[in-house]
Amino acid sequence: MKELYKKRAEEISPKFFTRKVDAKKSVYFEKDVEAPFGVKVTEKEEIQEIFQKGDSITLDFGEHLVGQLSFKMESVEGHIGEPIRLKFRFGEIPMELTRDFTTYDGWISGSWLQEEIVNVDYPEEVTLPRRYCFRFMEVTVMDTVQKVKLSNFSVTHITSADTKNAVGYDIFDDELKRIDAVSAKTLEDCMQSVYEDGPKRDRRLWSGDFRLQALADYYVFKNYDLIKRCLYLFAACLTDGKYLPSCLYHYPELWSKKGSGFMDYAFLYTVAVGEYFENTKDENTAKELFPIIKNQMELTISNLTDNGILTIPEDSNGFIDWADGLKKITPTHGVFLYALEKNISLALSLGETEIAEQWKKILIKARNGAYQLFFDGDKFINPDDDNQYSVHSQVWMILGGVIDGEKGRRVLEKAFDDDNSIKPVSPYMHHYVLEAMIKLGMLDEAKEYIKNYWGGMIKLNADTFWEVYVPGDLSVSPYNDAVINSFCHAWSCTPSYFIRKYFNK
Ligand code: RAM
Repeated sequence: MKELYKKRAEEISPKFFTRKVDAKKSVYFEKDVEAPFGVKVTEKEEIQEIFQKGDSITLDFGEHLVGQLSFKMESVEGHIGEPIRLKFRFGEIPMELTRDFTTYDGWISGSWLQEEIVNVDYPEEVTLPRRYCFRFMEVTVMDTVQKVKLSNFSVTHITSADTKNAVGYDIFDDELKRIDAVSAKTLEDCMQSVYEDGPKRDRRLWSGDFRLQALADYYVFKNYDLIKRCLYLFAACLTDGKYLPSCLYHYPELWSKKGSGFMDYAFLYTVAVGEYFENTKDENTAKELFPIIKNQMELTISNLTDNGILTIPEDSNGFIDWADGLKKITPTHGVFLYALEKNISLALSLGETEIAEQWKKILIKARNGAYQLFFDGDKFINPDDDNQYSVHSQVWMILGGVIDGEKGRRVLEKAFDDDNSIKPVSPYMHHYVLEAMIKLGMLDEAKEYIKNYWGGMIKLNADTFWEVYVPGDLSVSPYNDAVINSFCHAWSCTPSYFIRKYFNK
């Protein structure tokens, strides 16, 4: 089966769309506590073209881009007899370029920070071989004994999103329209030969991110083939008896970590299969992938406690969010319930009635178990999660169907109001807060939530939505240093889904 899945993924070769974008202006940065990330951007009067050793300029390309950089080097004073050494640094946002990358203090590789030393041997048009992701670019002339001319900086922007044929929507609220545009751009820039989590970092396919990208893409570019390809890539990486890997590398060859990935991500992969079927009616693919869904559900069902609560195997956990110290059994159980319910519908659509009937019974038991064991009348807390009170647990109990209606609404509002509850950190978790609100019929509140949270990033000049955003504290980073954060991140692109599905009137 794995070979078949791999073959199916390989049969689809993504189509790419490129466009050339020239640098728009030259800028400089200044410290300013009032400005986003403490950096004020000012335009210079003209773009410097003649350089000598030590000169440096920063160019603003006017929009977030992914692609290869080209420029022209020419002599100014006659023959150039030696290589010209240039240093390039790229930033999605200005803050990155105000940092000396050697001071990076995070726990993932600093090599994600985009910097390059390039030696240009002859005066000619140069295209750098690597792909960069940026709006701002700094070039410094590190060594030359004579003046050189550097000009015509441009980027060949690349994406597998067919922007010219994107779905058109009339969005009448200007704020939502802007948020939708930034979401669509975030999605576009992450769409490469797979749905990358971030074109700056990690440039790979994560199932939790992918489910959200696909959800948005049904409303934006409708790249069904890319979705199908990614579904098959994960299927090809299943190890029997394990949860699907949470992320994979498709190049230079398909590879994923052995062992289980995050359980919630595996559950959300199964949800993505059902959503693909709902949107495309491609029954063949859904049928071919159904064994994976069955496998992941059965793996969980066979390890439920007597009360019907999920157990976390030694080699796995839930991801849920980047919130510090978050306990994950309750929310992960909620993700399981959410997926099981959706998988029952898919099973019924595919004629898998026997398994659907079995799953229905499990779902009732696993919901009742959660209600009886975790609900204290006000909130869901679980001794096995050290009775930790988190928005996350409440949201996933709502999405898992353990509680609904007025009661669900009270639980959600109380969790946000309580100073002691753990709050969402990533746009990923905020997405699920919104799903919960919509499930509870809180449409007006959901609209405001999008305006406040995603709109908050736009007020801070976001061209694309970020991996992490905690209003009021821009220093938050899962990696201990915000300079490595991704500022165009897959899981942040879902306002387009909500806006186009629920708020386009
Ligand atoms: C980050 C990635 C990705 C996410 C994982 C759990 O490292 O950027 O988006 O899915 O965390």
